[in-house]
Amino acid sequence: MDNKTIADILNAIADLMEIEDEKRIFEIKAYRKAAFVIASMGEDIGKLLEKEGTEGLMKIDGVGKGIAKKIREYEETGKISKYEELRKKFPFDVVELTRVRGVGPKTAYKLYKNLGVMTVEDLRKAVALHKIKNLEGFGEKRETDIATGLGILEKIKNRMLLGFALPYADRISEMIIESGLAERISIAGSIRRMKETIGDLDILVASANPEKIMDVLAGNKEVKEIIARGETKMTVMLDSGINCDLRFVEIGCFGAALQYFTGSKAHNVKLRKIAVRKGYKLNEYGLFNKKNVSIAGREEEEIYNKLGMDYMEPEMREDRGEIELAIKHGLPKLIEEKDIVGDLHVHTKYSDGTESMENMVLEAIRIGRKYIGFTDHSKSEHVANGMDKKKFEKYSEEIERLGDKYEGKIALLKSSETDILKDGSLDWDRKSLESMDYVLASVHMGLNMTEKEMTNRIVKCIESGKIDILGHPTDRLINQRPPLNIDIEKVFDAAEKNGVSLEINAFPERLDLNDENILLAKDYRVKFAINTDSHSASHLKLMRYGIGTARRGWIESREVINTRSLKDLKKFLC
Ligand code: DGT
Ligand code: CA
Ligand code: CA
Ligand code: ZN
Repeated sequence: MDNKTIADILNAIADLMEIEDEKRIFEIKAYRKAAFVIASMGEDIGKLLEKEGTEGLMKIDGVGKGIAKKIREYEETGKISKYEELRKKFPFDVVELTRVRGVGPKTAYKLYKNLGVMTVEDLRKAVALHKIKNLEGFGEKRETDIATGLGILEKIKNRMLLGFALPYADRISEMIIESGLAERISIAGSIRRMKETIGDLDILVASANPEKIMDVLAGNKEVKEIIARGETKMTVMLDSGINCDLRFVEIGCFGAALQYFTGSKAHNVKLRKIAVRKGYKLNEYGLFNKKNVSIAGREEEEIYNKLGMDYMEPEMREDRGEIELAIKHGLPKLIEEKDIVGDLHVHTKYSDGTESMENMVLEAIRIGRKYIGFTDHSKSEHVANGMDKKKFEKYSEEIERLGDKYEGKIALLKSSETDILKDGSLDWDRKSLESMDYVLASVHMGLNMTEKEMTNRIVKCIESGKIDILGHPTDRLINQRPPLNIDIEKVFDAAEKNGVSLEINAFPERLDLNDENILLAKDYRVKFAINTDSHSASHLKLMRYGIGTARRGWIESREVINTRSLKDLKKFLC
């Protein structure tokens, strides 16, 4: 039982209840909230149940007695009877079908009732035969939208989010380290490069005792299936179908193997060509001269140096010009997580966060932040429980009160994630805006616009002089929603001219701006803010994914506003 499986079932229950009787809104919401919290909490729900029983589960925000019981039922029987009953009534695959963009629970139900669509495969056939456009309330456009959604799903089906995969890689590495059998170990592949989505995990180990390490892994609960086991390589499947490749290498060629298995492929291909030009040979065992004698292999850095270039950080290894810069000794000094001083995008119970303001403050202090900015939603963001003026006053008071209480430990800044309305204006009056330490503005609704309209909307808002940070600039959700239809370079240009910083949102589903956009934005010399967009205390630690993404975009500490001291940040914001 893992968190994701439970969250998926709870969401599916909510979906099916919505079809059955949408008036039971509170119950439906409760299921969705519990699913959201369980999916994003750090702790393993199975372990929590084992340790503390249903009472332990009920300590989770949003999990009441009813849902706790259902989770226990799942642990004991592998099923949740409420879900089974709903499935009998609505037998189509609601979880998979609603993953198709443009298909919600009710649409799925209509497709089932009218066309007998049970699975995504059935939907694909129905689209191919143009059966959808003739359904009442659908039409040509809906049909092509669903076709597009199916295409996106196909492309992303097998790649999981970095934020989901990385904790697995960490746990497997820790398990091997704890065994005391490894001389050296490193994560490699796309995870080490912090790519936003991951095909499989790659871990390298140097050990005198590979067999024993393989036994340790084979006996671990986290491992669901052994796919292959040889002398120097083992492939296993973990929860939710993640595969992990474990490779054993000699300590003397650890650096060469690490370089090879970190990739990317394109980076390695170019590197090998350069080696050949120098009369060398480069492979996972080392760098060899003409006489086939190894001249480097223990450390990655030796290999790069012998090839006449500086060491490149893994996040840069995508053949996007990094090798050329390394030869000229012109590499940027990439930002590191320890450079981050504060976090400027944090939600609380005042809008759609799951935690009290004080708990967020305490966790921020615990992980060493020197300031955080609260950014609960403005009123138009109904789905996220946006604040009206009265609530905003209370919110302001509490920020002040807690600011005093924790003075000297952390500074609290007041902001609001302010909706950028359709006409480019902001969702707060002038007075409220002026009362904030800074304004974070984002697009959340009214996404159905032409490229020109959407670009104008955002540029107009940037040019108003009222905002400091543009939140999650493209509003994409990885594997779920495409980026906004905008001319992004016009946005960068306006941001630079008006001193507006662009957010690099660290939330694993977002990572927005992404690496490619960051590289593009750098040309415009804009400033960035790397924020977690936390909705619970555990989210404050998601910063590492924002840092990874920033590093993939070659960002240095000085380009990021929340690496500054509070004093310097305040100077910059006024
Ligand atoms: P992924 O798993 O799709 O997210 O991406 P990677 O980069 O982790 O790819 P993966 O797991 O297939 O292989 C790990 C690394 O090993 C890859 O980044 C480069 C290296 N590698 C694997 N196969 C080849 C190959 O055929 N040629 C070269 N040059 N390198 C390879
Ligand atoms: Ca991989
Ligand atoms: Ca692999
Ligand atoms: Zn937002």
